[in-house]
Amino acid sequence: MSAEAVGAPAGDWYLEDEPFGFLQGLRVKERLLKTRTDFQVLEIMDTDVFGRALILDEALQTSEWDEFMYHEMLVHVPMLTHPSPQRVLIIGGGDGGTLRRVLQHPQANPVQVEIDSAVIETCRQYLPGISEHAFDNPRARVVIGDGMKFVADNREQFDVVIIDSTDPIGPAVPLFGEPFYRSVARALAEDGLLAAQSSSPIFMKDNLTAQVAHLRAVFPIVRTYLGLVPGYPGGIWSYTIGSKRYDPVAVRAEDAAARLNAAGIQTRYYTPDLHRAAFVLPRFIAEFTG
Ligand code: AG3
Repeated sequence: MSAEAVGAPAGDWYLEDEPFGFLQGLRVKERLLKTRTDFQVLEIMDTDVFGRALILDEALQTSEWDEFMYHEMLVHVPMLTHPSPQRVLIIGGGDGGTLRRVLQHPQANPVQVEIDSAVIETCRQYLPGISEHAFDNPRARVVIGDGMKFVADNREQFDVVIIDSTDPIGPAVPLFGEPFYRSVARALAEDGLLAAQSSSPIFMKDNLTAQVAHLRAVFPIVRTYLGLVPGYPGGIWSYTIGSKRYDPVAVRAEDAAARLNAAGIQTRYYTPDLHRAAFVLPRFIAEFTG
């Protein structure tokens, strides 16, 4: 959408026109790249507030400024819920922010399956601070391919599966459905758990409600938690864990703190107290996530 069309102030604005009828704008310093990959339209822009940002199919995915808020919550909450997550599978997450946080856990040997190699290559070049060389880490294995197919064909058992996808629109829709969650459950060990980004609890309530229902059909423990991500519409984002045995709400702050300390993990958003607090939901959100 052009800035003139909505009468935005002077200057170059990246306007994100959400399908649910909400417009947000970031003032752009420089448009660095716009390309059509085999799967999507990929853009990199340098912005005033967020620094460099990755945009896929006109939806902001992550930025230098707020990536830690999203990635720390998507990763450390499930990783510290499982007592010893060694075999970790990441679906999506081509910017590398998730992989980098998983690798901070010394026992983890992650496999990442990303469908679009162009996202990885572009982010390594334009947003190196997000992955911080995670893709070069010998403990990480990166597979370029379809995450659904990988999970369906997989013969390994994982402790933790992290789904770092785009919105539940277009090609990503199956990643939010019950058949996929069943297939993930089969790929998980008997005490395994899954964590997925689960949309805006403000604007995408129907998506989140459906996702929670699909997870409930498969996992005995399903819990939604919230975090701030100012670059995403509404500024508050949700994540949902489906777990076979461990309850993320039962994690003791002392235990999480001890593990972070032992591993020397420095965080800027996640704290052991916040881990618990993130599951305390405003009433109107608890009403539809149960
Ligand atoms: N994945 C979730 C992005 C959702 C953004 N939605 C939007 N802008 N409408 C982020 C991937 C980061 N690794």
